[in-house]
Amino acid sequence: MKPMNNPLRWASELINSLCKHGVSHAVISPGSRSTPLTLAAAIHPGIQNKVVLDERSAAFIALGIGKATGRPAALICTSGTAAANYFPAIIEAKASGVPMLVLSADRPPSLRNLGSSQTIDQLKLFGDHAVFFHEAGEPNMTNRDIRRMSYLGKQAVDASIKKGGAAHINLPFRKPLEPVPEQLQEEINRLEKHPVQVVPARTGPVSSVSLNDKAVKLIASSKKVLIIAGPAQPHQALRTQLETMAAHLNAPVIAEPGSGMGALDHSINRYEQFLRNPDHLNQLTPDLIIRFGDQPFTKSLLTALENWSDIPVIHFSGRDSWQDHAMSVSVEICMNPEDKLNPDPIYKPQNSKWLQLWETAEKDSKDRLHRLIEEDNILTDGHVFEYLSNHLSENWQVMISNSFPVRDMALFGHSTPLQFANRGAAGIDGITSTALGIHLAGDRPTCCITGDLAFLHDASALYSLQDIRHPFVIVVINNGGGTIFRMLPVHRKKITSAKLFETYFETPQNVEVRQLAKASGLSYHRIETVDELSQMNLRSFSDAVVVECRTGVDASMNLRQKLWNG
Ligand SMILES: Cc1ncc(C[n+]2csc(CCOP(=O)(O)OP(=O)(O)O)c2C)c(N)n1
Ligand SMILES: [Mg+2]
Repeated sequence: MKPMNNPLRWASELINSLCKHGVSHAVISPGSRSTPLTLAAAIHPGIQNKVVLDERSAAFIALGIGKATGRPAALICTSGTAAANYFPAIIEAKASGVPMLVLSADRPPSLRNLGSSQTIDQLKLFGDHAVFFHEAGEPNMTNRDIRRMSYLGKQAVDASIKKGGAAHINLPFRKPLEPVPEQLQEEINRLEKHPVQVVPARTGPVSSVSLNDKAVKLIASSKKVLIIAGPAQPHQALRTQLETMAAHLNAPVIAEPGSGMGALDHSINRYEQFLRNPDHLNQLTPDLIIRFGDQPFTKSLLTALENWSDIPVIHFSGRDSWQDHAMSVSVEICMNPEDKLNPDPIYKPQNSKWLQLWETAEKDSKDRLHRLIEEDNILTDGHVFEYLSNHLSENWQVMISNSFPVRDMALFGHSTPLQFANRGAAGIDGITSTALGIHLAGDRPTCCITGDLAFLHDASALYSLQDIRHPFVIVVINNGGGTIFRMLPVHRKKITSAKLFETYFETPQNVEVRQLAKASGLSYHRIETVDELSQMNLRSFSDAVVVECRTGVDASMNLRQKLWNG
């Protein structure tokens, strides 16, 4: 007798396997074709579900979960355009090496290419931006087919982690999509009877990594080593490796926001101020650069690495991806998160003069920053960043938007271990949603620092902020549009008129942030002065809140200019 069709059993086998291999979150968007997948996730005791209407926001929430945990969250959606809304987050996932799973429900082949409703070609929908694709086929209840579903869960989790990006599984279902009541109960019983033993995909013995001969020789012949950390995901675990190296070499360390690095003995935080100065750049030329993580993005480091492109670079990377804008990497060392760097064979350079040069530049710039911040009585973007970086203690997770925010964190603040940014494709989309994903997975207070345009771009995230545990503070830097465009030649009056620039580039918006927050049931605070900022008590927030900081755009630009030219 032919086994009875049971799409729930089919979907549940997959979800159970995902859970077994370390998936603990699903982000589900409502739809009909995805019924078996949705129910399978809903009844699974090991999966925490978040229901999100807008698939674009859902995918960025999954991105945030992947960033915070190093394990993929499963996205579940219906057929048609739903999955296409995942695209921006899928691009970011691959570009920054974050695991993610996409389970798109589909019509069966017999309904495709006939003009049937909500039916599009979903095969390899994301092209090379997904790191794995599998067409699961229609449910089939033979033992071998069921085992294949289980194996598929392992494959997808493994690929998303090892290759760093979204694994896409397309799952066609034919009607009836719902289980009969006995099938639902049977599945619930089965899950209860066989609780999942989680076997995280990445396991293995901790290996001790020694540097290769070329790297050891380079270090042995260097007296002026500089360590630079670009963006990285926490699960890439480069932090311990950098700390080992920094302690051993006694070298200055520059860590960008989002690198995951905390304060170290020789941390240099004010590089955006003094490294733009050609005299400093010259005086502080290293004879070896040791880089960790992805391509740095701050202007000072981009310029420095270009200028120093004939100086050898050893690059420790947490993933297999070219991250070398200056094309200057001489030795590439790709490390697994479990690897421990063995510094024993490394010669320890002794050059306190080198360190002093950096520490003097750091101190002078720090004093100058404090002086300029104190002098200014108009609230600037800089005041907000200086305040937040001094008041967000290290147990806060901090998501920082692209455009000026991530650069301002470098200019006015510093790197902390739980800072995140979407630096892969550097979009201003999905910022609040990414922060929400980080919040859901990290289970601790979270602050999302975002620009006014980035905030509006992801406004649909706001209605997913109900029932939040721990404070979730969205700080909106409302400086009247995309002020980073003021850095472009197009801002110069000789090229465009002020009107053209404002209408087509800066695009200030008239949306009332307060009303937007209120419409989603969120608390709202407005900060307009330096005094109001200094009175803000982050500890007083207990759930989701929007803090709008109305800053002076001209004063903010002036302050930046003074610091860059200092
Ligand atoms: C998805 C996406 N669309 C457009 C851009 C181009 N872009 C870069 S910065 C920016 C303006 C951002 O404005 P805001 O968030 O207010 O930050 P500010 O420039 O004021 O710091 C835009 C539109 C982008 N990076 N990503
Ligand atoms: Mg802005």
